[in-house]
Amino acid sequence: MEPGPLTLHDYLYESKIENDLRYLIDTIARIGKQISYRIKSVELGVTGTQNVFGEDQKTLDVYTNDLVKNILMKSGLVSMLVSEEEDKAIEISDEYFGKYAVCFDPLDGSSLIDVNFAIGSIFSVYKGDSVLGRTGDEQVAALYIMYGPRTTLVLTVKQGTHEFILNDVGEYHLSRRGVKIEKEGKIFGPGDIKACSINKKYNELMRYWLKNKYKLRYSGGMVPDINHVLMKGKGLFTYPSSKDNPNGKLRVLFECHPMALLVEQAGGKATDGTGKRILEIENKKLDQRTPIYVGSEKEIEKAEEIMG
Ligand code: P6P
Repeated sequence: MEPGPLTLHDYLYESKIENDLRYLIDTIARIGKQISYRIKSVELGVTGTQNVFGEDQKTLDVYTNDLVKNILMKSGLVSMLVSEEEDKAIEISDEYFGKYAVCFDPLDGSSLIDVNFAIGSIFSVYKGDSVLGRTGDEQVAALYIMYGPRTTLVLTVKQGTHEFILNDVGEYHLSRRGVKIEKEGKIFGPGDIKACSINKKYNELMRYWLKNKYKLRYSGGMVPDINHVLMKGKGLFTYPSSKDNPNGKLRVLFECHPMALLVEQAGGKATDGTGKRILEIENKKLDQRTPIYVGSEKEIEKAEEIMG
């Protein structure tokens, strides 16, 4: 009798990571199932509130943030939670105090919900009870759950990057073991194109891509846009600094560090556009931002040459 495909549960066991980290990832995966169901089954709306970045909070933003907090706070697995939707860290009571600090963006790209584009939840995991003063290299795990035509979970526990697909009976089955990003690939996902009008070097980089007939793949959602680079195994995603976002738009703790770990574990490169690895950036404050260039090594090097 042929055994069924490897499940996420089996993979975590096979990876021989600590039990509490295994349980934590399993718990996050379960939360992803609930969010996936909710997205497909609720009317949309804006709560009339704003997050710390002054962005409108949609009904689902608040729901997903509360869901992640309420489950992880009482899991007995986390020491602290840092949410993209909140302006300070969420403390965990002694009764439930656990081993891992988790930074998360509960629903990245939520502005795309009303046009039915793919969006995702992003998680970054550190061992211990702090995140400030640490670099992205100290993460012990990074994962995202992407809510598209299919719900997929892409994970690294620093043993490569792997994709799991959620099936009809609620199991995550391994769909791609050892995702690999090739050294080059003519696909580009250029965030903040309006930066071209004032950032001459970004303008030059854009012209390079167009002149060399690169294929454009950009949705406005970091999760699907980087998922495209990972699953096609080539190309690059960029979000530069600009006058509006002098340090870039994307957040280090909740978006750039976890995505950089997933990309590097797949053999790709992740820098700030000046040669500095994203994973070497130290977490100095919760809402820290950075320009980000991720994908095929040679494409990042070419982008840095032009942006340099
Ligand atoms: P823009 C979504 O709001 C997000 O934080 C990322 O998911 C995405 O990469 C970026 O912003 C898109 O920004 O300027 O294209 O809307």
